[in-house]
Amino acid sequence: MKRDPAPGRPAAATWTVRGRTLSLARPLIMGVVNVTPDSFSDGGRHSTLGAALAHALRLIEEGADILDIGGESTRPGAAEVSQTEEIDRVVPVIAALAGGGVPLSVDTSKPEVMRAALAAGAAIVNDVYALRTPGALEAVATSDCGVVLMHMQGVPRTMQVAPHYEDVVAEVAAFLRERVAVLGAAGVTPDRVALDPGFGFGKTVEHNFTLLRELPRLGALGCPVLAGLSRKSMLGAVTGRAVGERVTASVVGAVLAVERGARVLRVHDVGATRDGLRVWEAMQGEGETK
Ligand code: 9MG
Repeated sequence: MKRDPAPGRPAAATWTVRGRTLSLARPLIMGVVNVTPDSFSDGGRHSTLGAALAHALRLIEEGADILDIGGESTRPGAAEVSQTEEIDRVVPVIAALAGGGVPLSVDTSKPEVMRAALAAGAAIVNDVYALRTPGALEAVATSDCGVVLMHMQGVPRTMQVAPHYEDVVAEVAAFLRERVAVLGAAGVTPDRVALDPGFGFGKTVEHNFTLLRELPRLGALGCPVLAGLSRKSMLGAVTGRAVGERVTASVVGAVLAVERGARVLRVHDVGATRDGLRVWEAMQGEGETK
């Protein structure tokens, strides 16, 4: 018999993106495609269109259910990118991959990039600012795209200087609940929304692990939970490993997140994550279907 990953919690079973209902009966893997020369994970190797497309196709082959395409790094200290430059980076990749069957997400906080990406065929907007940039909410509300609302304390440049919370889980949950209400008032219904605690975004290692431990409390908000732990410094802090050596820790983190109710995993290492999920799924009493 299949067990509820978070007993007693109302885990959202679907996510509606551009009129398409994504089943979350098994956790989905969102593969990261960075089209940025300063990307913290690929050192710029995928900064050209050809390389980004080759990388995207490899992630699909390895089992990605969604691709998250970004043209500006959110790493602390990363160079800011103009709207035009960001569009020039992500839109050709989205246009080339659109219609291929894998839903495409655009990782951006800029309303004009959102609009251009949606026009090119993106199905999801993944915004680390949770649509707080003026114009972002409107850009999404005039589409039927899915949305990822992420929590962040501060801004990327300084967010890791001195993160502080009285109760990190309660504060993150309150922020996300409030954003779901704001989106609802603008006509973006909760079935289109996934919620993300924002691991590493204005949080200490302890804050991050508290959020991971208490993830079911975010699932209780009624939207699917997306977890992005892949290669993050919280994993480096406990393993002592450099960013390129965190695959095992990332897969363990992903499985722990799924065990606590996460239904979408934003990852760099798709094949390894797929293997980890196969083991988790076997434990639920049903083999994987894909
Ligand atoms: C863009 N980006 C980097 N890390 C992320 C995370 O953890 N979640 C989401 N939604 N986006 C992220």
